[in-house]
Amino acid sequence: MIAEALKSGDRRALARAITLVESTRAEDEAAASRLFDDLAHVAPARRRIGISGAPGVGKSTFIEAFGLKALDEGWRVAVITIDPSSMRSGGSILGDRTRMERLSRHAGAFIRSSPARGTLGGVARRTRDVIRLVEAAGHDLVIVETVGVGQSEVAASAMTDMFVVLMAPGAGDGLQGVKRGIMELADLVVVNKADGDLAGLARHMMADFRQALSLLRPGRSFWTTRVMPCSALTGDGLDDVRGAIDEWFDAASPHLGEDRRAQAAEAIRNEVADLLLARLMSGNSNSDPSRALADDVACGRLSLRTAARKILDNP
Ligand SMILES: Nc1nc2c(ncn2[C@@H]2O[C@H](COP(=O)(O)OP(=O)(O)O)[C@@H](O)[C@H]2O)c(=O)[nH]1
Ligand SMILES: [Mg+2]
Repeated sequence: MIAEALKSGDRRALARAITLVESTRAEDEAAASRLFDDLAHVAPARRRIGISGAPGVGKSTFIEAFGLKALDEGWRVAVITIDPSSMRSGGSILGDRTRMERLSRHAGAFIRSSPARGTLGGVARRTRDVIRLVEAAGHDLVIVETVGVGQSEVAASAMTDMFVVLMAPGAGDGLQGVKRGIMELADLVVVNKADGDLAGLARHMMADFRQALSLLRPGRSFWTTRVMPCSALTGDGLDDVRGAIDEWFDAASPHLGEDRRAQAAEAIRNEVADLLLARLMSGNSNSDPSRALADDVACGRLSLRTAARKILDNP
């Protein structure tokens, strides 16, 4: 029933479905599983884009401007935010909703913050589920926004097609603060706030990034990472960024199916590992088999690998 309402684009049904998949109650988990079975033949989104950047670089401003243009072109846009700081503090940043106000009011757009609690693995799994739900509701452009600190951008890039990194002069800590890992994930580096007094600084920043990128091995056979300026505030450069994103998807189209299969395989492996661990550790803490072997491993009588094998072979 909820699946039909969801597929018809009913926003309340979408919100209800998301609440269901985020619930940890056993009966909700069973209902969520049935729901995903009912959604088995829903086509995935045409585009999934990960957008990452340090707090204050202008992600929300950029996503609103970009999202509104995409809506004009007929896309149905969903924005899902993963915020590691809200995972720790147990609350999401309300400011984002108000900053993406025009987008959130638009009938063709849907904005959702990631569940506030849980491990990164758990949040990543539920974010995947939420992506599936927004796709079922007809959103064909899915943006996964993540704050460029910690591991969440790796998780975001594992569930999106294209990965965009936002930088800005005066926000974050410039090239020094950018982890090599993030640069390696980037298909596109957008230097935002390339306006007014900051324009000169933005040009320097772009030269620095191009230099840094030239030292990295290209991550894709079909694409070389680009560095582009833009002002999410004035809209300058936004059309060029959209053009580059279109070009990326054109170039990627023969590879997209295989990339998504590889991502799915990785997600299945993670899910199996989680389920296996949960099964081994289920019951009371006395039944946790790692407890029984911990002493031997701590004292060096048993190797870690042998202990793990013992448990797997004889759970
Ligand atoms: N000058 C300038 N300011 C911007 C631009 N984009 C965002 N800002 C400002 O930067 C601040 C942080 O923007 P926000 O979108 O909330 O950043 P987020 O934390 O990455 O989501 C806000 O005060 C914005 O108005 C831009 O292109 N140029
Ligand atoms: Mg924001």
